[in-house]
Amino acid sequence: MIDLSSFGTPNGREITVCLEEMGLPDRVHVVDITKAEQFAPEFLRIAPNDRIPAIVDPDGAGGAPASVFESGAILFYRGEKTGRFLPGHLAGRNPVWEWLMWQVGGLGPMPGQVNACLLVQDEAARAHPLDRYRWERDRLCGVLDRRLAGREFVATEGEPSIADFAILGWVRRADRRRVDLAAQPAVQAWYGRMMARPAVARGFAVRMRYAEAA
Ligand SMILES: N[C@@H](CCC(=O)N[C@@H](CS)C(=O)NCC(=O)O)C(=O)O
Repeated sequence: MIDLSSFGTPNGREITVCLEEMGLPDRVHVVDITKAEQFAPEFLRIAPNDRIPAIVDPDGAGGAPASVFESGAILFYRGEKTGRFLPGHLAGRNPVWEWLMWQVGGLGPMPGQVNACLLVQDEAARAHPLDRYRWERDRLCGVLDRRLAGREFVATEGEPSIADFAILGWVRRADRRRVDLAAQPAVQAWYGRMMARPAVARGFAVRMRYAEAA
């Protein structure tokens, strides 16, 4: 049983989707980042960057419990451990590294900044950062659309990889993020394929807030 400390945000969803796809049982501990729970000493012990998600695997290396923080590191850890959704050979694995790093450094922080700017009520104050981050987010979405044209999955053939799990949460609810998915037909088709997977639906249904539905 893996202990997952997380919240119902795109970074949190990457891990519930991954664990469901791998068929791994987990116990979810809600870390409500709107109530500053990410700064609680017991969470900081496993997540020194005070950001969700983090896991504790009771059966880590050598059989001892192991904690992992950073969504990309957690996905790789699970991929390494299970041998699933991560090709075993370098030629297959390299694109997974590339697209996972691309997500962690880009299609995560950039839409995250757009969302933060949209919360600012003062339109004049937010205009410059909003333009800047929105331009970069839209550029990244264009990169993804070109990558997915004629492909089933982002980095692999035949079945998705952990890179698809990492990206998915950031494409979900595009309308709320004021992204027109219809303008990115390859992303839209990929998103439909991914969301039709029963394990993905289960991953998004895991409750990660105290009171509301996921
Ligand atoms: N690079 C980190 C980013 C994690 C991250 O930004 N998590 C957000 C929620 S999506 C968070 O914990 N925010 C808390 C805060 O801003 O204080 C990862 O990929 O795990």
